[in-house]
Amino acid sequence: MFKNAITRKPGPNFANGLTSINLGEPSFELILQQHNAYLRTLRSLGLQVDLLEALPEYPDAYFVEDVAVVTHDIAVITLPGAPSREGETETIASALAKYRDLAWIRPPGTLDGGDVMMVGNHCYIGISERTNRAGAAQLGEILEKYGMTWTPVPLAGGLHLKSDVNFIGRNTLLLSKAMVELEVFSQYDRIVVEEEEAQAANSLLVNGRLLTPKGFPRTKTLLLERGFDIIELDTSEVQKMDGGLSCMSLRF
Ligand code: CIR
Repeated sequence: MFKNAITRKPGPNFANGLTSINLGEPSFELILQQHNAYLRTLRSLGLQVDLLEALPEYPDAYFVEDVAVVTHDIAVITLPGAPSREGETETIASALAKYRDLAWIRPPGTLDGGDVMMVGNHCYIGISERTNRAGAAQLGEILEKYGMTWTPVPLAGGLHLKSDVNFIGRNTLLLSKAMVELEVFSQYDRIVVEEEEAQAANSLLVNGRLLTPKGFPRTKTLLLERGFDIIELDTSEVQKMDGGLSCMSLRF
C-alpha cells in the first residue's frame, strides 16, 4: 500500500515543456483542474500528498516521476536524459530526504523514472532516448543492494517504458502491441491497448484501484470485463505534453 505521494503544481509556462505530438494548444486553466482532480483522487485513496511549488525555469518539472525512483528502502535521484530537465532533481531530493536515504545516478548514466516499472521486488528498466545503459546499470546496482532484481528492456521507440506498459495488479500488464511481443513480459497476463488508444497504457495502480485516462472506451471495456476497479481521470492537457497519469507523482 502507498502512504505518500510527492507531486508538483504545473506552472503557467508548462506548455513550453518538451513534446513530440501535436494535440492542440494546452490550456493552463484546464491542466490545473485536471491536476487538482488527480490530487483529490490520490488523497481519497489514503495517500498523504505533498504538493511542491511549480519551478518556472523547468516547465516539465510537474512530471515528478522522472526525477526519482523510490523503493521501500531508498530514494534514487535520477539524472534525466533531457538536458532541459537536469536541474529538476535538486528540489525533489530535498522533498524526499525526509522520507528516505538518498542515492544518485551519476554521469555518464542518464535515467528517467518513466522508464522504471516496478513489479513487487523486480524492476524493469527501459533503455530509451532518455535512459542509457549506464544509468540503468547504476540503478540496478543500487536496487540489488536492497535485495531487488532488475531486467533491462531496450525500447524500439516511444518516450518511456511506462508510456507503453504498466503493471495494473493481479499479475497483469496493460501494454501496447509492440510490447506484447517481448519475451520478457510473457509470464504476465496481458491486456493490449489498440493503437488509437495508445495513451491508455499509462494507467496507474494505487492501493487496489486503477486510475485510467478518460476517453479510451475500448480499453475501458477490456478493463471492466476483467473486473478491474477503475477511476477515470481526464488527462487531455498532460497528453499534449507527452505525459500521463503515472508521470505526475512519486508514490511510496
Ligand atoms: C518530457 O518530455 O520529459 C515531458 N514533456 C513528459 C514526461 C512524461 N513523463 C513520464 O512519462 N514519466
